[in-house]
Amino acid sequence: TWKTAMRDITSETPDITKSIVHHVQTSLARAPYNIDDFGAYQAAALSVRDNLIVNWNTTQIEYSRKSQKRAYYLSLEFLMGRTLSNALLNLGLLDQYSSSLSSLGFGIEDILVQERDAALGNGGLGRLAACYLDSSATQELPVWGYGLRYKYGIFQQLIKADDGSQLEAPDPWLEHQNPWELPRLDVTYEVRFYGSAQRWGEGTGRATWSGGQEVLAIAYDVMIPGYGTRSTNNLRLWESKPKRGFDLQSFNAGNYERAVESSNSAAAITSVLYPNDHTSFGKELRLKQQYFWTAASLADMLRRFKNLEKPISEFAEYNAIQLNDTHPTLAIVELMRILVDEEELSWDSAWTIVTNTFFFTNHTVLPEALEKWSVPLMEHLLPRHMQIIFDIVTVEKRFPGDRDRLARLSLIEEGFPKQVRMANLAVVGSRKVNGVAELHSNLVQKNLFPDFVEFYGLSKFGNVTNGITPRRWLDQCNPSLSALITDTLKIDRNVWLKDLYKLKGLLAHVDDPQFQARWAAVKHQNKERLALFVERQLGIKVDAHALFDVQIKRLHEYKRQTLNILGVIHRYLLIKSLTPEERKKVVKKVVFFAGKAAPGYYIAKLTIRLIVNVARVINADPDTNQYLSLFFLPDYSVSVAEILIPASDISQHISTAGTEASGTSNMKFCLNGGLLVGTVDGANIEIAEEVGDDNVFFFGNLTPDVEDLRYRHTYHPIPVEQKSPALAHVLNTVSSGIFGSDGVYEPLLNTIREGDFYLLTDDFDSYIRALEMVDEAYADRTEWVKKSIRTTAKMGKFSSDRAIQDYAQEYWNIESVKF
Ligand code: 26V
Repeated sequence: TWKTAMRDITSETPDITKSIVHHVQTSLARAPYNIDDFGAYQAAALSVRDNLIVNWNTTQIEYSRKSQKRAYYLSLEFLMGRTLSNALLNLGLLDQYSSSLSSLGFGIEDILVQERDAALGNGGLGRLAACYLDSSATQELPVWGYGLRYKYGIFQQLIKADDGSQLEAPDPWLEHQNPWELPRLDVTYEVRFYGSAQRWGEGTGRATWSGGQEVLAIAYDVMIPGYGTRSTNNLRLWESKPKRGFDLQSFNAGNYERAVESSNSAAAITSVLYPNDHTSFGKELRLKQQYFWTAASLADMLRRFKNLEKPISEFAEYNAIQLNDTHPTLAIVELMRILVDEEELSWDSAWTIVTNTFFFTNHTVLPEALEKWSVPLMEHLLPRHMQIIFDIVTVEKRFPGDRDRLARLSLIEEGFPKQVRMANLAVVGSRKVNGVAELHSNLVQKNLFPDFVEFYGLSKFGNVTNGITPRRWLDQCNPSLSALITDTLKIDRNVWLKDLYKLKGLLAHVDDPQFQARWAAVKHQNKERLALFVERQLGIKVDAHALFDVQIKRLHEYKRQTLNILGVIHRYLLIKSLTPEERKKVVKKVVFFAGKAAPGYYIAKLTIRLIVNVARVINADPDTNQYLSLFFLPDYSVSVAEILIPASDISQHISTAGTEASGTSNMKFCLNGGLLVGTVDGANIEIAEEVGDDNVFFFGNLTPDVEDLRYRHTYHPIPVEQKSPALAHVLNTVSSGIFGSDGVYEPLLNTIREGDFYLLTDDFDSYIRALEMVDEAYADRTEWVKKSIRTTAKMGKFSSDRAIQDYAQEYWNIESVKF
């Protein structure tokens, strides 16, 4: 078809077709007759990119011309997923590219899946950053993202065929050229490490930092188109490179290894994304990443600010910087260094600017995730920054309060070695601190930073409940539902996709049997799509008429995938104990899991192994497998989520109360008409407030009771047999070896039998009851469909457009730039 199409190009050929063909012949330098789907993807992407570049340029020129205040989102993670379909949607060109590609003999669906995910993130925190970029551009807000251009994104997950355990493989996502980035080889900064700091200017706090190693930061710009606007923002990612190619002296002396050593160490900085979330390791390379990125980003902002020709004292009037967790906290210290040492401002004026510029979002209250850096490491790598931190501590010592309180407020934790508490530094250096859902923000104030609340007052602390972009998480991943919504609301798609509260118009149709039938048909179609995906991946047929139950997220003890799998075993044993006649009354169910475990997280990896091996037994059991089946989908990603989420009847968000800061997939499932099974935690609470308690299946102990329950586990332990006979039976069944002998799972089971920090023994029975309620509700299919419609209809609050408006108005004080 290509051959003919190419020969047939005339003045009548649509411009888009011409542009695709042009890129095949020029950018790809390929002959049309051997172009495959991947080549067609590349050519289409390059052609779409031409449009983005024009809009991007216009937008950036407008930003400079208007000289308004800008905001910067500093995040070590941006979990972007695929770009082509999103760019086509946002540019309003999907139909045109579909038909051009089809005239060239390609199906758009086949082309879109050629793209590799950009997976520069671990989970919720990184995906949130991606949603926020989409919403900022859509609302024409002058917001840039700053991050790192990792050569390798989050690892690829493989499941070992013999024992079902997780294996990690690298993710060389840049192997083929990436059409979505513009290398800016002219935008570079030098970033220093090590060396020494000499104070000068008695009493001014100034110093000179010199020597050490200098590394080059090179900018790569990723264009972020807004939906239904020409506004196209920028995500600037830094790559590290040696300042000089290699050490010529060693090279000439014949020591080639030595000659490239330092250049290798420079390139190593942006080589790989750290794959562990929620556990801080204190590794030097990670600290290097953090400084490299914050230093390059601040230098870039300062250069842009200087073009405005405003006095430096007005920096905070033109720039707001959002810190995505504590990872970029060094930016606070780096800005102090620049203002005091280079701009020669007084310490106090510098501090005023800094504390008006930065805003800090906390994303977890788990103590193991709170970053601390050893003082000796900091002194070695960043001697000047360590001095500045000690100077901030000196000022802090003037705070009122007793010694204990001052110790709790301190940026330095005593011990061997001493450690810098990055969260405390982020709080004192920021204008406002926020959590990511109501409950979480309260815990941030009451449990994490109570002394700071007392010192600064409540006004420094706030909440911005997370949100998700309805463009990717409804329109793109669920086009049938989007079409049905547009048809039902009788308003333009681009209206409700930009004002998600409009979805409540669906409520007027809840009782319309025809609408209910169409709604149910869309869900079924999405379940068939998932079934096909699973069959291709795992070679097992899936019954799309069964209830689809999904839990997809990073593997972590606090998220309690273990509770879910033990619940599945409970259900299996129950069905197995029924007579064939009794079994016919059972609600048919398919359970899906997906998610990665940090490579060094032993218990999380053991949980995956248990799930995979339970699946092998259950799916092979002819007594039960028409009533219950189980799948662990390997290599979870944004793109896999886009298939799973629209297909769920229920999804599980079952963290121990008070541990999941917000959760964002809960919002995605509900937006797609899936119902929640969950604990009273994170954003589940606000979702229930919106959709109504009767549309959510809540269970489990509440946050205020967790502390006391844990205390009792330690000092007054009760055997599992007494607390939950049902759970004890399940644990014993696993121990008995039917899912693998040799006691492989004992360490996992023992986390529950002993200590049970995440309260599985306390919540198991009420969890099982919640799942029984799901079965009962699902049996009345009309009522179920109504619940599903009502849920989607009430999701307006959870658009990331609303969340970004909160940040823009309450925190950054920025306005949109229209042109
Ligand atoms: C922490 C660390 C600690 C040091 C090692 C590397 C690393 C990488 C990431 C993190 C971030 C952990 C915090 C986090 O991801 N929180 C999640 O944020 C989501 C967005 O706000 C929220 O929905 C989830 O509930 C929360 O767990």
